[in-house]
Amino acid sequence: MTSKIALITGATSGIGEACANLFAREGYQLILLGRRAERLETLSTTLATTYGITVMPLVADVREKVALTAILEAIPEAWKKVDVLVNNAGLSQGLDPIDKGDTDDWDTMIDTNVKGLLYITKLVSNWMIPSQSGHIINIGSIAGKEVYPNGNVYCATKHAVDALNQGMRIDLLPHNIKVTAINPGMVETEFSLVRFKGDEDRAKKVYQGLTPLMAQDIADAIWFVVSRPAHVNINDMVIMPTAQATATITNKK
Ligand code: NDP
Ligand code: 8X3
Repeated sequence: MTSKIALITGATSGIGEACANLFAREGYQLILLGRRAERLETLSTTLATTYGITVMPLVADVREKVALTAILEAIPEAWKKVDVLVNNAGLSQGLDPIDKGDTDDWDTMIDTNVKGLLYITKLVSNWMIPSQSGHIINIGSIAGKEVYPNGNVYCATKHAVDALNQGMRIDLLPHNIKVTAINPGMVETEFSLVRFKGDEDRAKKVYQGLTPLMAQDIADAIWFVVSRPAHVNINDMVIMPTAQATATITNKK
């Protein structure tokens, strides 16, 4: 396998899917991970056909440590020479004050956004260490830079990603592995639909009256970061729609 390899988690929609398209266009071989098998298969076939690359779809849940580890460990050795890991799989569930929050939602967010990211990072960083190279991109959020009403646990998970991003950079420094956090504001994806558990009207309202970021905007930023020269690392990037100043202050018309 001669060309570079990227592993993208949460590739079945939104930012992860946009990254998969962009990396495919740039000629990367791709390992794409997500739970929705049909979407993953369709995307993988389309990218392989369109760009003449090889794609390995991995149907996996990042929360399931044992199964996830087994699936990743089982891939052929040649595929473990991962150059870029995009830790993107993540979600918000609910938007309630702390006294009314659903503890199952809290478990889901913590298990996915924090623990899942950690499981993948441990495995893949060990694959990168022998080559003394690699780049880990952690998708944080504006929610990891500030806290907003009812954001409590989601914000906590993204603050954890912010801390882990810094910690990884320190720990992986001796191995020449770059670590970058990309922290978006409002991006129109399936994020709000998932947060509001399928309530389409409520999800749509989030983006009404302003032009939000699109998944492609974030993929473009990730590509900028990944395509810097070997001696340059972008530590941390916060990207907002022009019409959004903070998580809660927007210029809606
Ligand atoms: P989407 O809901 O469109 O995509 C989320 C992706 O994560 C899906 O591919 C989903 O795949 C995957 N995923 C969720 N849970 C799991 C799991 N347990 N195991 C494996 N994959 C999982 O939302 P976005 O593209 O917007 O979200 C991507 C990242 O960006 C998230 O980390 C989110 O927190 C972050 N973010 C989003 C912002 C926004 O406004 N949209 C702003 C800031 C950050 P599947 O369901 O098939 O498993
Ligand atoms: C997603 C952005 O502001 O809804 O991370 O938390 S926000």
